[in-house]
Amino acid sequence: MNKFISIVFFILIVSSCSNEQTAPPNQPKGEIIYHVFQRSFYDGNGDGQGDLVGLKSKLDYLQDLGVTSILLLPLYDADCYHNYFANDFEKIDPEFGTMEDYIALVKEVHQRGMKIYLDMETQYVSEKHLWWRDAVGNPKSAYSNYILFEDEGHARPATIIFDLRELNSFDGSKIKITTVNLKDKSVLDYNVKLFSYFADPDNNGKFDDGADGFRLDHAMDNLDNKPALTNLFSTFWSPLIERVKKVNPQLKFVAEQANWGDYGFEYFEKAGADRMFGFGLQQAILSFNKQQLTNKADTILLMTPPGKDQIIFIENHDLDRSASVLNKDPNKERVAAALTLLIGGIPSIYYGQELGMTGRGGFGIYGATDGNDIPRREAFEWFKTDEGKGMALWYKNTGPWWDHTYIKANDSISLEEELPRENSLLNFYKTIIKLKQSDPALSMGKYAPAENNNAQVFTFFRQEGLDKVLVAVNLSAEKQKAGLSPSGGTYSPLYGRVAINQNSFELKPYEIGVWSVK
Ligand SMILES: [Ca+2]
Ligand SMILES: [Ca+2]
Ligand SMILES: [Ca+2]
Ligand SMILES: [Ca+2]
Repeated sequence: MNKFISIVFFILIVSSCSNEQTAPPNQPKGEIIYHVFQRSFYDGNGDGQGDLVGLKSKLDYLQDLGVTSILLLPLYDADCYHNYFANDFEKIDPEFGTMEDYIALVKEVHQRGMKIYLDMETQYVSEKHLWWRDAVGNPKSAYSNYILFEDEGHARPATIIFDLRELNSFDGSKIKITTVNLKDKSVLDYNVKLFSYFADPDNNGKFDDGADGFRLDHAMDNLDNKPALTNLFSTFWSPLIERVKKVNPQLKFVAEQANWGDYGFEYFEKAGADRMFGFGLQQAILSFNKQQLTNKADTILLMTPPGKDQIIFIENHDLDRSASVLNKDPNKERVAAALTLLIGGIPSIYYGQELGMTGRGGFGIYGATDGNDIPRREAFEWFKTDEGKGMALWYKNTGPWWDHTYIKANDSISLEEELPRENSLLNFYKTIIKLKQSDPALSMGKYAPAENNNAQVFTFFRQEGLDKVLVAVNLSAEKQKAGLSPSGGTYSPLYGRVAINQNSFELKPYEIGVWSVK
């Protein structure tokens, strides 16, 4: 090849690569979050604990899947395996790594054009936290106002949610916890500094090293109904978000509504949250009930104010695995995945959901211990044998959650088994994500109801500018015929081969169709 041709060839390769990897700014790819319980994801140093180095080494997998953002569980130093209830908010839990590991991960995520969000819960501290160590039994402590007390001598720090004073850890230890006084001005100032630190660790006004946003765990206006902690939307959350956004106005705050039955619209209005979790749609998608889906989608997606967003999900660290809820029915798993990814808002995939990992947990199944939730937080299944390098089996041989582990070898649920299998759930996720990201309406468009005359067929539109797409799913195990109303337009399939003639179409059991509408 002569020099001139090779230069032209080089330019062509470079420009076609950049076209493929970075969508033009007016056509964003559409955000897709990967919610990862990092302790259970990938162990980078062989101690059985998933960690930041391990997560960083698996970014190729996440990009290949098509996700654009990562949401972590809390990273700060804590004794609980889930890392809620901090010993030290400013330090990375040594089991996850160091601040250097955090910054290296964040920079690598950003170099790939991805985003990363941190989970924060600063309403509580453990007995190992400085504020507890200094202030309990010492009314003269500089931190006396930082935590709540029940007595004048400050011998009894306040209870937390459910009037608990301590948590029973899965490993048999007890961890004492108290509630932070979010009404204290110094506590608000501290939180502003803490969040700002993680948004820009070296404080140089450049955010390549910082988180792109935060999840606010268990956010409430009246925290746990404590009389001392009322009106926190206006006195704590809203000023916190406003002040931290002065550091980086692009930061996104998602609040977890404490009441999962709540749509959370008040959090948008009064707490300054950018995003809320669409819990109502989570239940509706798994219900396979058209009426419920229609009601929740019309409420959650249509009533979210402009500039705000909903996170759409079917799994998180507090919920049973969707594959278990759906009795491992592969057709239902696909319908639930398609709805999560295509209905609107910002989809979030909980690690292992894309493999169809199973698990049921919850309060009391193994007694009064946080081990109850381990079945929802098991090691990501990298291998056919469910053993091998990187498997984060930190809870191996620690109790009944291990004796009854949902992880099984050779059961076709693992990355190694699913990657090469063309019709695997993993490859279905990839297909739908690709479809979503190749179409502006599916990526960015608004949800709009689409009526049809069949009680088992759920249909909706997504529209962005002139680009309009119709999605239909058969929620039943029988063949269904449906007629769209009102009529109009021509439909060409983007996914599936079903034709729509004179506004009517037929779907096989649990079949999914996606059409471009002209
Ligand atoms: Ca490790
Ligand atoms: Ca720890
Ligand atoms: Ca910086
Ligand atoms: Ca398996």
